[in-house]
Amino acid sequence: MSRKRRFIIPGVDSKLLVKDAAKLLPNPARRRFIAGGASLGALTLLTGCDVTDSFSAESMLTRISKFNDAVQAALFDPNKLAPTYPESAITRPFPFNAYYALDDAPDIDAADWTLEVRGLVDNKKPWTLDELHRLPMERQITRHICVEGWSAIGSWTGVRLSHFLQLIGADMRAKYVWFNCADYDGYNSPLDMASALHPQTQMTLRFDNEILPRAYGYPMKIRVPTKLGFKNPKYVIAMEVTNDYKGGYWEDQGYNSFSGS
Ligand SMILES: Nc1nc2c(c(=O)[nH]1)N[C@H]1C(S)=C(S)[C@@H](COP(=O)(O)O)O[C@H]1N2
Ligand SMILES: [Mo]
Repeated sequence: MSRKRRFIIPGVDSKLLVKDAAKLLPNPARRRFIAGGASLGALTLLTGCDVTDSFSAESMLTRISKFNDAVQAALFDPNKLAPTYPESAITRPFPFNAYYALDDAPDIDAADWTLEVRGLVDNKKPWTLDELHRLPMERQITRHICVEGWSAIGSWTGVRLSHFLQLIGADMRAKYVWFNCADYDGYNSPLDMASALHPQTQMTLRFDNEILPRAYGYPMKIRVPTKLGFKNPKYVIAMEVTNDYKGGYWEDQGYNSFSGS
């Protein structure tokens, strides 16, 4: 597909890097890495290294070779919280990323926007932005990791998704919460229920203590710090609680739907 982005890092063959890293990883981390799709993003997640050139690729491999199993088991544990960071660690400016330029990002007028709620929920009433802003909010400073080989630390404030799912009477035994976005070409992302209920998974309304800017998904995005960047849908217009796997923008192009811890 022409829209599929490639991992282009000067002086680095990403495929080879992933292969080399897999060789260095001790089991059971290697098995998990391969089962999880053996991506550059997973490597970034493991090491905390941004691969931007051959030098950083080299230091990533060095770091992996020093890992012990205990460290890796901790990093891949789905029941663990994602690491949080101090204010001083926030990346400024925070990168914008989508499959188009910022000028083409959805420009949503709050007055016209509602969040549609569908599927296995008791109350399908759509939510206005004001209503969402009146719900209890929490702030997190966590790392966002993109499969394209970069990562950045940001500050996100919003409503726990698990709280919202409770409010709407969602069937928590369902397999997925599926998100639809306002992008001109469409953007969808399925989230497994365990991750939807994770305490750090958030309906984000603010970024860096300001109203969520257009670049980062105004008026609402889903922040999942235990997952890779593409599992964090921006410009969300609908959520559906469902047992059916409905696919997603990147998932349909071969990225592992689990893509996280
Ligand atoms: N609606 C929508 N959400 C999206 C994307 C997108 O193109 N459209 N890109 C994803 C990817 S791949 C990344 S890395 C992050 C980027 O978020 P940021 O612009 O806040 O850095 O958004 C994710 N969510
Ligand atoms: Mo990404």
